[in-house]
Amino acid sequence: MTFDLFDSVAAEVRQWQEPLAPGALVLRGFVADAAPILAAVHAVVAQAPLRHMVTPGGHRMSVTTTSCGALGWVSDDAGYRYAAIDPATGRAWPVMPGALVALAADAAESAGYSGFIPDACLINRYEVGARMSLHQDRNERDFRAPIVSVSLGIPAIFQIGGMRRNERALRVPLAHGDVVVWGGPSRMRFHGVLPVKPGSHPLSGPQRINLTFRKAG
Ligand code: MD3
Ligand code: FE
Repeated sequence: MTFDLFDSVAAEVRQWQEPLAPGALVLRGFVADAAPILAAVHAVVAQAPLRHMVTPGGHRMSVTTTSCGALGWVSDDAGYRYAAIDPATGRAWPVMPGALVALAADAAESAGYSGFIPDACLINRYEVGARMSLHQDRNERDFRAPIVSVSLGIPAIFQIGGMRRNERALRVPLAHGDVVVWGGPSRMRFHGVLPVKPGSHPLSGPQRINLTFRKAG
């Protein structure tokens, strides 16, 4: 047996693909080195603080959120939308760090979407017990572009439903380093996250960090 074969087997154990639904692919263990990704996240958070969004129905979300890139996600009395200015600071959102742009583009490419250039990266932080109820992502301008989601830190169970809220949802565990690419017919599926169970990860502590990269504008 050659060492090349050994290396390729080692790579397959570390990283593999699981089809989820038409157009949706899980890239298990895709983030080979999470430390620089988390460092980039911390740099963004230092400039644009994590905050609890309020839903159009007036509920405070359990997750805290911030953004980087040309556009970020904001909520107010008028509802949800993308905006170029962070209402918490009155400034433009932080520039999307190169390491994050490259990760999103590499993941999209691996899933068959070449040329994906995100203009928005939402950063969601889940402390133990935080959750996200079933919803669709429909505020982006062009639904032909995929959404790339990166899970870091403690694991969570992700729910993926159909095109209507009442369709039965599938449960998929997502662990540190997993990336999901949602495109094609899966782009408009309902999705959510079950309450995060207690745990700790050596790089993040008792938190789950999710990054979602979008072409919003
Ligand atoms: C399926 N975030 O920020 S990422 C969100 O884990 C959001 O923080 C969740 O849903 C989280 O909007 C889930 C996975 C995801 C993102 C977008 C999708 C799944 C999707 C768009 C269409 C279908
Ligand atoms: Fe979503």
